[in-house]
Amino acid sequence: MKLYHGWLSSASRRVRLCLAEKGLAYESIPIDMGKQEHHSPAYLAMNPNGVVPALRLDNGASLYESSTICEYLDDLHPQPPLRPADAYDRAVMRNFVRWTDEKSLPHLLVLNWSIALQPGASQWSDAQLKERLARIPTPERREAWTRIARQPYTDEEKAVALEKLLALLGKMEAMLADNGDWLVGGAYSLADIAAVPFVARIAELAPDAVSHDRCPRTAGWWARVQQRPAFALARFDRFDAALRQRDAAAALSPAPARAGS
Ligand SMILES: N[C@@H](CCC(=O)N[C@@H](CS)C(=O)NCC(=O)O)C(=O)O
Repeated sequence: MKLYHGWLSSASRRVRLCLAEKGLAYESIPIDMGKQEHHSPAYLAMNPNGVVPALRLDNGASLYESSTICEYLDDLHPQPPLRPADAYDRAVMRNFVRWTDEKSLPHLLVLNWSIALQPGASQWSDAQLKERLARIPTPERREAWTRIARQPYTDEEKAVALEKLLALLGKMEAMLADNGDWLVGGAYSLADIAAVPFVARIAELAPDAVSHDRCPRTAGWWARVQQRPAFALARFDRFDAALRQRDAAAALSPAPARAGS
């Protein structure tokens, strides 16, 4: 299998975690979003939404949507199981994953893109912007790129995005109160995997928010997650350190500065 992904992308991190929990080998193909590698015709043939990740299977078929990819991997390699056996718990798991997709990811993108992609995109000429927008398949993503290229998110918008991102912690506290160590059905599942990338980023952006004082159950959950061998294997590099490394590499390279993935 080949995983086309971004090291800092939450949806990609989710799939890397799932692959690591399953102990599955795969070829890692990092996508440079600043260079719009995810908008090339070859990539769009794998993921028509023009976002990462995408999984290319050994038979040449491909899959997109991180939650779908994770369920596919769990179907294909059932051990260790990452979905509850109980049908109701499974449905609750899916609703939680969907909740993070709809209510967490859009807000995290505002915060991440402002530091990772805006510096590069704001340098594009009007002609470059037009040409780049033309390659983006969906109106929402065209809007997001237009914002960072020409109308950067304001501090107020970023504060609102962080506040909305933090709503995840309240939801998790309530679920952990009902279920114990893990979010759904008493065992580690794709629900936990869906939350990890967001909590990891919250722990960098607002460490107090995930402290034992503020949300004891989620803080305990976060400590347990980080002890799992798969967490290290999935490489959750700190955002700020990864960007510094990227920028240092770009400064040494004669090529134009790269906006990261
Ligand atoms: N629902 C999708 C979301 C994928 C997504 O939005 N990926 C972001 C990074 S986390 C991306 O590729 N953004 C690039 C762009 O919008 O151009 C999934 O779970 O796979």
